Amino acid sequence: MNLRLIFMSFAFACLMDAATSTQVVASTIVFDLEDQAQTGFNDGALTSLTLTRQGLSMTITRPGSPNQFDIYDVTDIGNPTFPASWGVRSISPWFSNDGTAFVANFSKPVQSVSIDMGDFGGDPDDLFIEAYSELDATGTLLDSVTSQLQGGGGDWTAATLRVSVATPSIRSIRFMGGTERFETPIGVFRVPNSVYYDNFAVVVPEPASLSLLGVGIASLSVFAIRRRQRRT
Ligand SMILES: [Ca+2]
Ligand SMILES: [Ca+2]
Ligand SMILES: [Ca+2]
Repeated sequence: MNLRLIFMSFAFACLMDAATSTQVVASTIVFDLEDQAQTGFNDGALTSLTLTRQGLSMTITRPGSPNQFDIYDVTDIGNPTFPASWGVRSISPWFSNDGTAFVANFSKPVQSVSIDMGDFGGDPDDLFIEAYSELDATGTLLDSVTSQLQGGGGDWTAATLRVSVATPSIRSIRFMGGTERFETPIGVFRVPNSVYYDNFAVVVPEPASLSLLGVGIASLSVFAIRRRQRRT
């Protein structure tokens, strides 16, 4: 096969690949918090946390009052049912269990977000994530999901919640897990923000197919120029 044929085949393959695949491919960025310093179980050391990975920044806050939270090693509690996938760093809301939800802003529109939410037994926990079109949990509510963790035991319970949209347009999420009313023999507790949060998995678009299309067009252009040069 001569060089021209190889060249044409390459350009054609790139163009066909671009034409037959979707316009974008998705890439999943996971913030597992393992690179963060531990602050404590309920020190209230943080009011804002910005995590950056693969060109995406996620800033977590807890708007309202109280607005503090921590990075904690949940294995310190020493419960053997704690899963390895959580590592040794998670977000702890335990500075205050009041109902100030977390908000996470993204530096660019994303397609989906999932969060692992977990807690030891005892109280049941109602979990939710809401996805919004603008920063700070404003704009249009694009998607929302709820789940629940069973109460009544000492073992670790956890769920992965995911919000997603067809085209990448999520700029922020709001999330929380806990219970408004938890009765025990020693009294009634209100702990609406009382789970740990970890493994934030964010799906972002990557213009891979568009770049393939570009390579295909560029290859054909070079081929056309060379042919023109040969004629003159
Ligand atoms: Ca972790
Ligand atoms: Ca619980
Ligand atoms: Ca709880």
